[in-house]
Amino acid sequence: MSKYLGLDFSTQSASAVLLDVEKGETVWEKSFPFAEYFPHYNTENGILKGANGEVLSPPLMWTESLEYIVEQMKKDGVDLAEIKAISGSGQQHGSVYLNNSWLDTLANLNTSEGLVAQLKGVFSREHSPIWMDTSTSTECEEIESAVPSIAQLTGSAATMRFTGPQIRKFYKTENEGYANTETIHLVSSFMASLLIGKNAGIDHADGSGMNLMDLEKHDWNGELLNATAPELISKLPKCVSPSHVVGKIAPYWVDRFGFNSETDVIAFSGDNPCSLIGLGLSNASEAAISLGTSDTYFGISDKLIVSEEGEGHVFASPSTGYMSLICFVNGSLAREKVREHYQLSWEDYEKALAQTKCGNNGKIMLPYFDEEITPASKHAQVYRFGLNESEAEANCRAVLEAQFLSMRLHSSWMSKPDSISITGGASQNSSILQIIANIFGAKVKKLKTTGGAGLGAALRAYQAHQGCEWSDVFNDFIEYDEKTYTPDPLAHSLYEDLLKVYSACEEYSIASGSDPESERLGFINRWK
Ligand code: XUL
Repeated sequence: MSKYLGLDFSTQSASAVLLDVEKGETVWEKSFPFAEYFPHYNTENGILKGANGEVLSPPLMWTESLEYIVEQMKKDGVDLAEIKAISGSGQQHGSVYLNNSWLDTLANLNTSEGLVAQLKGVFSREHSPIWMDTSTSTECEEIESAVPSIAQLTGSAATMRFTGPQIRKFYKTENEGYANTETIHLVSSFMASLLIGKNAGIDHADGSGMNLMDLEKHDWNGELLNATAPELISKLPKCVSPSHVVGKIAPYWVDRFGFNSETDVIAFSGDNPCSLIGLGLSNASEAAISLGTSDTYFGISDKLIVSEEGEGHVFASPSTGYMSLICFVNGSLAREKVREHYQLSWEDYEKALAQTKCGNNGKIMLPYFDEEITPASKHAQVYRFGLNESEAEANCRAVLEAQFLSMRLHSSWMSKPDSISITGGASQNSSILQIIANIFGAKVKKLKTTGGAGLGAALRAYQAHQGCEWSDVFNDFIEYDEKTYTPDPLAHSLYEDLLKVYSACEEYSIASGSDPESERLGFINRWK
């Protein structure tokens, strides 16, 4: 029996996916929201809000959730001895601070007592800053001015939620706490350490979200470490490949729960790198789009290419080369706002789209219903060009064309994909899929499986343990709808033309570019 376990410690819940690769099936899958299952940590959906933009989570809660998952699997009759390898996913950027009792305690866990009771004294910082934290703008400026090439070096400009600026703030504001810290882990490497009973390395993919790693060399960068906090190198685990076996499962888990002592633990990684795998991406000609509250564009590239505008983030990819991640805040949020405004069902929305044509006769919307990060727009404001708010059908088309023209525009520093996989709620809507195919000039496939970081982690364990091709791994566990959407060549050329007008509208609205009206009228004339 070959079973592989993927664990996922996300912001709101802990979950697990167990795969039986002989059967090609998921045999156990459960999710445990932190607020519901671990209410004694008093979090609001897994988080604690501090002052001045601080957002934190208790690492002891994550610890407890790991043991709880294992107990539930056992209770449900899962034979844990059949698990060949385990990997995991953690929300990115969050950091865990451990004192000088950590390694000893971890190496000598007593099987007759639970993890929480034994580990509650090992933290040098009770709460971990997480990715939602926006309290480090000063530290970002300090690091960026010490190392101006940070974006080219690490794949991201100094970013408030990234680990380096968070560590710097801890060092500056809680000097003693920093001095008492012997080890700093990411959420991912911390959880893996709990399983192996010693420090697990930080994998290159999650390590890329720290503003500390040289992305090309896949190792800590001395200049950035110095600009962040003193003696940081001695506190960080080493960087390891995402497929690295960080260790065998520790005796605590074997004796207490019946795991096999030969079970390999593969480096844990960040949730986005794991999702990339859960979306079936391993090839530079492919991309994926997740249509959620926010929309996310995932790309792969063989070469290290970083956006000159500082857009999106580049991480080492857990499959091949590098991955890009670009987040658009106004995803379903904007689509739903338009649908609700005109009081339409999704069926009516499709009918409205059918009454309009590709390019919307040059009627353009910039749909920043909420503050946008790509492109950076600090004000929640909807801009309309040649488009009146009273035109229901044209507004329905305008919001969708805007979203995917924007995605095409702001991902153009990446290689252009031949094929795009789509997941998330709005992928049910076939008109949206056709618009994406026409705008990108790429074949669009809809994922049947919901993907997810937990599945990605389990697939990473499978691939690393068996050393097989990613395509073999994906064949068994990633399914697509039979229907695919191919671009219409004429519609694609129209959108290539509209892209320039769209870009001019953006420049005009948020970057004081010149009035795009004559370009817009030119487009209308060309495509009458
Ligand atoms: C990515 C990011 C979030 C977290 C939590 O940069 O901050 O996606 O990984 O999901």
